[in-house]
Amino acid sequence: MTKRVDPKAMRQMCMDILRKNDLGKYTVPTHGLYPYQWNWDSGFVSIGFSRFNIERAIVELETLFSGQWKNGMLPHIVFHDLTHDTYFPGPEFWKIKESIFSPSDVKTSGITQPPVHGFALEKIWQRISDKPKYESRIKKLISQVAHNLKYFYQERDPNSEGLVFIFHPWESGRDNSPVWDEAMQRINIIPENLPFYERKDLEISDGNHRPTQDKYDRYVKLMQVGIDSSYDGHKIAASSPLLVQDVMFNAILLKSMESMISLTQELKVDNEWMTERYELGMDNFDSKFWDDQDQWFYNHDLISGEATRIKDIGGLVAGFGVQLSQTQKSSLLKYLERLVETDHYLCPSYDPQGPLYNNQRYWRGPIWPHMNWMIYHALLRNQETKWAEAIRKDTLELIGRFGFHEYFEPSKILASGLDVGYGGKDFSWTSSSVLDLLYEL
Ligand code: 9WN
Repeated sequence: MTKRVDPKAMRQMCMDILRKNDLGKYTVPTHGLYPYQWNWDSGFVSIGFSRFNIERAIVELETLFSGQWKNGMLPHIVFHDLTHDTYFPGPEFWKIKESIFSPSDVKTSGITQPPVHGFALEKIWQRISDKPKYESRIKKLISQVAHNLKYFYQERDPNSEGLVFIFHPWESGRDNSPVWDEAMQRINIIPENLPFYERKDLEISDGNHRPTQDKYDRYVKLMQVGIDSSYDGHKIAASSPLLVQDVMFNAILLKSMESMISLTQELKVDNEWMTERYELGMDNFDSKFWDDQDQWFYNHDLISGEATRIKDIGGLVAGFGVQLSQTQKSSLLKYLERLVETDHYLCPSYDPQGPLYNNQRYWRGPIWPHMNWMIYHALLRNQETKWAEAIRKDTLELIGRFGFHEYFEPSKILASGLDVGYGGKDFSWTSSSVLDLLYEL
């Protein structure tokens, strides 16, 4: 049964949730489970705010960038002045003073997340009606975002390919995706060498929806790699047991670069270095990630030197940053067709026919609305309006039926027995992405 929620009422709900999670200058992803400011969440949140409160959208990014490091790194969590006992790892675990570039006045983590802020800033700018009023603040944000993008090319691109690596699954934002399994398995864990830690997520969330313990031990071990390398990208490249060029991360990077090139041209800000790096990344994207045999975009593992042959949602986000060829498009659409034919909502985070699929566990199957937002735009960019509309429709249906959760059941058959979504509830980026999609009506 399809529960329909009138778009006007849904728009109101989106704004109410954003206001409820708004701590004044930044928004928490959801209270309790994620009580601080998260990097890419805030990017999506600012896009949502830009639909009804430009001032607040800009403040969201300004507050996030108050946690930027002196080398341009934008941490995945900015703790500001709070300490909660509902989240691990809190500020004390990151030991960011090991880096000479960490800020002295703000507490942050030491790793990053997908650089969504270039395209978020472009969206905000496009929606400002009184441009002169905000121009100087937007220009300041442009320089901060540019500094962040430059950081990736300087510290995370050892082979100068215009494509960058991450060294922790948390940096990908798709923390528990099967794409990390093989590389994570290679990491040897000696329990007595791990620092003592206590997970908090299991006290709040259903354990069946969260990563398993062996994953957490490896997350902690990789945090230690960052600390031991003083968070220096070159030292990390030389010592980390996990180094991956992730399809989605790089597609987002290219999309943000594209937005920044256009913004800097419009606002007459110097952007000399950008075009060259952008073009290099665009030129190398296909040869690095596209697999002709399997017809999918795969991550590249810099340790094994091979593709990670796992069909996760990252492949569908590729088209958000690049123009797809006809062959690439038809193979990705064939996959979407199969999902529809097998009674799945669009788009599961991992192939439901894959051996590692889990319909409930986060990033190993369930659907995330902000991912759908990017895939929606990927399809529009690649002239697939009908499919973009199908994704938009499914996303709104999921929210109408199951609420503003963190993630959702992909199988329509299993979903028919459920009342609510999975993970945290009243989620900020769910609300923002949905609000933005509602305006696309
Ligand atoms: C670790 C906040 C974040 C998202 C990530 C998502 C989840 C954190 C966690 O929540 O990760 O960063 O503790 O599980 O995977 O994408 O930014 O919403």
